[in-house]
Amino acid sequence: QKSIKLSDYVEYPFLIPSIYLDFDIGTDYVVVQSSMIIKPKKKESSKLVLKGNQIKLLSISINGKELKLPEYSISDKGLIIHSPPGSEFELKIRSLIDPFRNTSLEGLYLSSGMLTTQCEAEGFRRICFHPDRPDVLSRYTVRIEADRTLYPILLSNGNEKYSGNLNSNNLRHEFIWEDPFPKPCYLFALVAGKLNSVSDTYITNTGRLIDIRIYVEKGDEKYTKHAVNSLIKAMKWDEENYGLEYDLDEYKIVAVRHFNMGAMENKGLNIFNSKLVLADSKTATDDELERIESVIAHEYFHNWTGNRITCRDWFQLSLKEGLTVFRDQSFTSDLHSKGLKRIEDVSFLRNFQFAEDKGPTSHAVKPKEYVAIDNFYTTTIYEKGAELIRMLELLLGKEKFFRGINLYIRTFDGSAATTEDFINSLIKGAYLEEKNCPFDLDKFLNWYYKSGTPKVYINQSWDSKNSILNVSFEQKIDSEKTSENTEMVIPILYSCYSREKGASPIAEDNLFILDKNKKNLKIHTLPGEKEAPVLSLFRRFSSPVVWESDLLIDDYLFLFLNDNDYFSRWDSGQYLMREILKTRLCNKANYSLEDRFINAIKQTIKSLEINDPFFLATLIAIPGFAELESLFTKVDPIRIYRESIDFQVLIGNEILQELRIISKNLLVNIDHQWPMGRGERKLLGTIWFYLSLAGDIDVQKNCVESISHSSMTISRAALGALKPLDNTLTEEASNLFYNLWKENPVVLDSWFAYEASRPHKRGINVIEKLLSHPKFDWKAPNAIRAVLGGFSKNIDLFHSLDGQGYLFMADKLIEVDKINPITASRMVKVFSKWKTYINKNKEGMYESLLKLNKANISSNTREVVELILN
Ligand code: BAL
Ligand code: ZN
Repeated sequence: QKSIKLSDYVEYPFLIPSIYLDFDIGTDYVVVQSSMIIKPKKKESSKLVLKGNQIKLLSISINGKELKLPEYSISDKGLIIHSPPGSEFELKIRSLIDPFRNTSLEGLYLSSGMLTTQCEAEGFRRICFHPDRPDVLSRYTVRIEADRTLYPILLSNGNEKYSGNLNSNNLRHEFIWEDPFPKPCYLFALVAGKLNSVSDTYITNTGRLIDIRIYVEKGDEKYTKHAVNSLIKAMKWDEENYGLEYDLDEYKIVAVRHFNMGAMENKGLNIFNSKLVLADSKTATDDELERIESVIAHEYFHNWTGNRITCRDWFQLSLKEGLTVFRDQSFTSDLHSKGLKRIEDVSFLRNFQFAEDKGPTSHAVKPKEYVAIDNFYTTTIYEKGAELIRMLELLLGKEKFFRGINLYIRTFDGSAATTEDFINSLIKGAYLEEKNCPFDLDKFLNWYYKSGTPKVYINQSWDSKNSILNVSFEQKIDSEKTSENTEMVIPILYSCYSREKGASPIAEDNLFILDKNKKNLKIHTLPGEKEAPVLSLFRRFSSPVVWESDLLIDDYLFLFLNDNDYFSRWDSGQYLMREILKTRLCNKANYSLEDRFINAIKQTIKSLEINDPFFLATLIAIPGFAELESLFTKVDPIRIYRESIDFQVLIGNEILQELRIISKNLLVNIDHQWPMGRGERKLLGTIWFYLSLAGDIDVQKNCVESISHSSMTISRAALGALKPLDNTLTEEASNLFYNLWKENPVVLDSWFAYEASRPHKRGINVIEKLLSHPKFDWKAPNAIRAVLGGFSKNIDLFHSLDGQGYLFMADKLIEVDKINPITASRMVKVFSKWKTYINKNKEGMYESLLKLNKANISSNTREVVELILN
């Protein structure tokens, strides 16, 4: 397939300072008229190339004069005007689109009776003929007319300029919207439908009144409070931390059921997947409430990092996404707990981004080529991209970092920038001159250009005579496809603890910059220190790397009990659990280590108990499944799953008494409203899981009763605790949950995911039944992700050795691809790791991939399938 290369970038030869768009919404189609003012950038003439996909051209004129073939040519990719005027002109195009049969969820489409848009990355070309590239910025005015009864609400970006009826019998009406800020077309949005709104206001730090409106389907208004509160918190936070104020008079959010992404930052008119708007503590878990708060903030933060300053081309995607994820992570950690948020983000990164980097779809934060840009909305662009910004913040220090960000925003406001523009202004703003930068910028830029997760090897030697710990570091980049020697700038935050004095560190949060393949560090400890201190490395997870050190099991146990950095303490426990599971899976179970670890857990429970319940729950949870898979060169998923369950049964049995006592103490706090009581609910859920696994029948029955608890966190924790059992109680709990929520599609998706992912003796028929369930909606990506995504986590069924699970998945993805290639191409990555599995699984996955490859699939899905197969 033809790929697009960064090195082929050329500027668009025209400016389009303003666009007037007119939408006439009918019952079967929509007539779109665009009027663009176009200015050639250079004197020499160049043909005008406009993209278009599934648009019927009705007429085209330049400065009022109709164009005729062959003055232009048209194909299924768009239209070309061969000899446009050499100076400013007006291009008017009348065309027709059919949003009613558009199932791709790109461009303009129908969702539950309302018309809505999704233009990022390349959906605008399904709406009108346009260059459809992010470096063409225009001011938009949009007129929409439609039937008043079917579409009482007509929205677009910016501020409302006019609304009124169109004819004498009042059947049709119109709205005009004006967005004063130049924007790329991927930020264009239009919504038309029967929607109710909830409003609020925000007064900015300069005293401007912003009208906030959340649009939802009738009946859903009661679920919008959390979204409104989150938005107001985000607006305030961005003013206080980045000095960035909202710029329009209105901020609108629309909740849509059928949506490929989580949400979209269209200027002044965010469109959200309804699961990320409609929520309260009765319908959403605490984790979901936090996620909603952060996504609302993320889309809001894009207003500056993404909208006011956008990307020159899609190779720069991480310029806006990495930076905005970094900003939303900082927002959540400021609002809640820095330490816990860091653990959550690292765990996500290790389970998803590291896994991506080890596999066939591994790519750089700034890729050099792609076939379908939709396939690059990945954890590498987003979460690894955010880690790079975080490293810069650490290397520069907060004050300089903000100076740099400030300069970047002042310099590039209203334009389209590159990653290098960002880095250069960050450094210039921080140090005034690039040459003053204390680290090698070119080596830092390797983080953007190279794929793969770097690995750091650490060895220590103790000089007892001088009380100096000598530490040698070596970096290697494993999965980078070239053999060239790549050095990165790896910031390593470290502390060290005296073994004799326990919890108090000798050196705390010092920064060591590993910027060569090999580099040594000398740590001077207290004079007279007899034993080598315990080294705590990569505190706060200071770089997105994996590392291997000569720390001893005793050191990890020490850090698990004493480290004062949330991440490092948690990570020591995770290391020990990974070791335990690794040895079990190699049939060399290390019982003495297991005993010592269980004892450390008991000590931790005593020291933390319910003073820091969330942290305690996090410390005693085992590493994620993908992380466990990554420990092996020949992965046996079924064995890993069973061994991890057995290990958790052991933990449950060994700390039964302790857990029972704590769970009683927790009950008084679980009814508090989010975010209060969150830690207690989290810990209670973890305890239920362990006790239920350990066979505590009272807890199991209590879980069934808790399905109808007024907190969704508790209800879902109860479902989770019963999940591995596959007995009548699991069945009863699941039925109760279904009956409570069968009329709420957002909550019901969590039931679909539960049913698809839990062990079933009844086999694959269960998944088939879910897909033909009357409440299952094939057109809703959330529902597809719930069932097929849930199924991919159903280890016994999906990975069954006869390969039937894989074939079933392939068949279903071929069906999904026909209606929604973006969703199919993302989901097909469930086969990414096929080469790492034991032979039986590997062969089964390979067969399914071949089946997909032979099928008539979209270019989006084909790109991923081919990458995986090669
Ligand atoms: N730009 C796509 C949705 C998001 O990342 O905010
Ligand atoms: Zn984003």
